[in-house]
Amino acid sequence: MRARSVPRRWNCASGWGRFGPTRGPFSDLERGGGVFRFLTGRGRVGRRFSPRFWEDDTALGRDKSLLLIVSKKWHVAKRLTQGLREQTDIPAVDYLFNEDQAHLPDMGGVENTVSKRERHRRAVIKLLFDQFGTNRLAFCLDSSALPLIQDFMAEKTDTRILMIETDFHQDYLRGHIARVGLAGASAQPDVVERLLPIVRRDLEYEANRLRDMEFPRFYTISPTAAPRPMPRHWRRLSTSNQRRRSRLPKSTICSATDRRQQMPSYDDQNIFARILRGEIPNDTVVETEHTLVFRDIRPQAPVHVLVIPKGAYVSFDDFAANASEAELVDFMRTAAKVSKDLGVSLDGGEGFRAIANTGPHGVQEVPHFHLHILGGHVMGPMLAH
Ligand code: DGP
Repeated sequence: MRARSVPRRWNCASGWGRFGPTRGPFSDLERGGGVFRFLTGRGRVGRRFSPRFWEDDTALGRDKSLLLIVSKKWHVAKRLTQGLREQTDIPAVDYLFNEDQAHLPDMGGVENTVSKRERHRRAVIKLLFDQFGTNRLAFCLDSSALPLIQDFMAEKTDTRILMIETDFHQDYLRGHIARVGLAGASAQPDVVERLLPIVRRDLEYEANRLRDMEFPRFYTISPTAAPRPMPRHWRRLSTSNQRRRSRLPKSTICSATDRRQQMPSYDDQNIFARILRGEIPNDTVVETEHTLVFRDIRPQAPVHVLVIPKGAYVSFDDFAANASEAELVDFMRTAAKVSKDLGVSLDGGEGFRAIANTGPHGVQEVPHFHLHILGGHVMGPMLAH
């Protein structure tokens, strides 16, 4: 009768030794430790035998601070990271889990593709901390990236979320539908129109889902919410803004008066302040001593211009309360003259609509007082229903 075979322990030394010489490239194989190192010492999972150094899944560390900027509108969040890069010492990268180009430094290969970055997210973030030589890092995430956000929030790191809420105008939704490939260029317009409410609901659902997670350090910037105290990090940013404001050229932005204290503070990085400083081009229609008129970048009517004071006024009521008489008169006269010159005043034209969106309920997008002048066709009901 044959004896039952009992598995024997593999003896590397004697085992490999039997197959090969003790010299040459495989001489190491005769010792167990060498074999183990050879098999596991290098390589990519799947193709090689062991993880690369960045594939070790280790925690980020309690001494680190992560600022997650979550926004569906990438250009909006990227404006914030650009501001952080320019005005603070907090390193800020863009949508590193969505876009190839995200202002990442050279990190030796792990940053090459978006999927690699997502797979090795901790290692990427750790490398970024190392590369920037900092304990703080800001980066952008799309609001659909809930699993990623949850993952980062589960870290022992000091992680905060800043969610930038945005309105989803129809034009944005149409662009989104095209960008994500829901409807191609050849799609019938009525197909796109039918998709609009569905996509809007999806995007709103995404944002609500994130809000409902009730993360501990969750902050929002919203076009409609009343102002709330800012987290420390962002407050520091606005302090540096105030410092910069004091260096603004007097000829373009006037200094604030004492009464201004009752008004929300003026953000000198708003788009119209930058237009006034000549940092951003504009299609100027008229310029006077105190007033600038230029065409709106997103015209809503055949004639659509914006009349703005050159002084630093946040809103209609700020301007009314704090502007000098010269500024007030110049503003009104310039607005009237421009409407005549553009052929929409009652003196030669068919009339126009003047709108000054003010504050959250007025859905004011740019916090520098401006008057929209719209005309060239019948403007329809005063408010969209
Ligand atoms: P409101 O929602 O009232 O704050 O309107 C802001 C308007 O400003 C909006 O119609 C678009 C316009 N706008 C925003 N950015 C720019 C820009 O860079 N250039 C010009 N010309 N207009 C802009």
